[in-house]
Amino acid sequence: MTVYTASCTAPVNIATLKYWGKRDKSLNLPTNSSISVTLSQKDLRTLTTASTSSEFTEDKLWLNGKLESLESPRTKACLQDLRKLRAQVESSNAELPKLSTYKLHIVSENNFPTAAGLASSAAGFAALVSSIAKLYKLPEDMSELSKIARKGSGSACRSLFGGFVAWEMGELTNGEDSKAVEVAPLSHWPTLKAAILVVSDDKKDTPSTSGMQLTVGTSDLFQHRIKEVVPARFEEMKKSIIAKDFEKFGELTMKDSNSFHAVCLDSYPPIFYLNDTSKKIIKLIHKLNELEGKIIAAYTFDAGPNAVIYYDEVNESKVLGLLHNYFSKLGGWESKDLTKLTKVEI
Ligand code: 2P0
Repeated sequence: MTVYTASCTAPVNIATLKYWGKRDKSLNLPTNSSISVTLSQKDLRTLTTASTSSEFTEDKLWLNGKLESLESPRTKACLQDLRKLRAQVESSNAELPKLSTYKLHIVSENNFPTAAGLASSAAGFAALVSSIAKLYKLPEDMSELSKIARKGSGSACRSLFGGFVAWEMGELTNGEDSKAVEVAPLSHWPTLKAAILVVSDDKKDTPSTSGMQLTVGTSDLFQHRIKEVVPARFEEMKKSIIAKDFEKFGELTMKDSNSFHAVCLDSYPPIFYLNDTSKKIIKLIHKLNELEGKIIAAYTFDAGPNAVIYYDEVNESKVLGLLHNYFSKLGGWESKDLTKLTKVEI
């Protein structure tokens, strides 16, 4: 029996301009554009191996060693799109094996806790799409593939790129222009570092999808955010990245985290992702910046209480030293280098 196999890793990305809200739930089309920084795959990454054979009788997915259902419409949408692209390749070369008609076996492993506010779905769907694209020998157009990953999980489209990434919301109803693009490669700003403070590794309180729907449906502040605040911030943040202006980048990152948590609080009933420890971290970073007389560290929080702190390498001992002294009793904090997404060979 011939089995065709390919493996890929995809790292976690942390949004500095947050995606929160969908205008189309089944295609994961967002109500605003977003920006993220892709982390190193040394620590936070998903490794996925995709195999296919004419002998396989059904599509199967193992996630962290457990057989999972492949009935989810999101996974089905990704597989359908990838098979369609492969069928196009096959139709132009009759000698290629008809992999698009074979069933798939997918084995996926995270090296970090799933659903703990550490963007596991982003790395998961990015690795799923890249491994099958590699297996099918599809053209390596990451923006094209990002549209498929987006259907799996919105934030996954950004994990197809390393470095600094924008997800352009697009305008079309079919989502063909809602894709990730590179703002700058990691090499552009090698002194930018990130530290993750794991405040809790419990499963998150309100899942992102239902949280977003609640915010879209009930928050008045949300309309101001998507119409006024984010469009201006999107352009400003891209500029600050291109200019490697940490003070501006840090200020916009913190303001956008606060704006996202404000619309969560303005949802009805309210959604709480930050806890008392998260709030202490926010105060501490502002105190540090105040004492320095400029922004040397910036926090951001996703749909959970864990903090990601960005800083420039030159201030590492100051920033991490302070956090370490203050939170050493909590345990579980680590510094992460930022590196580019790279694919492993078959
Ligand atoms: C982000 N988050 O931009 C924002 C910030 C959480 C807070 O993207 O429903 O798991 O799969 O499209 O991508 C989390 O949402 O949601 C998220 P779906 P996803 O990173």
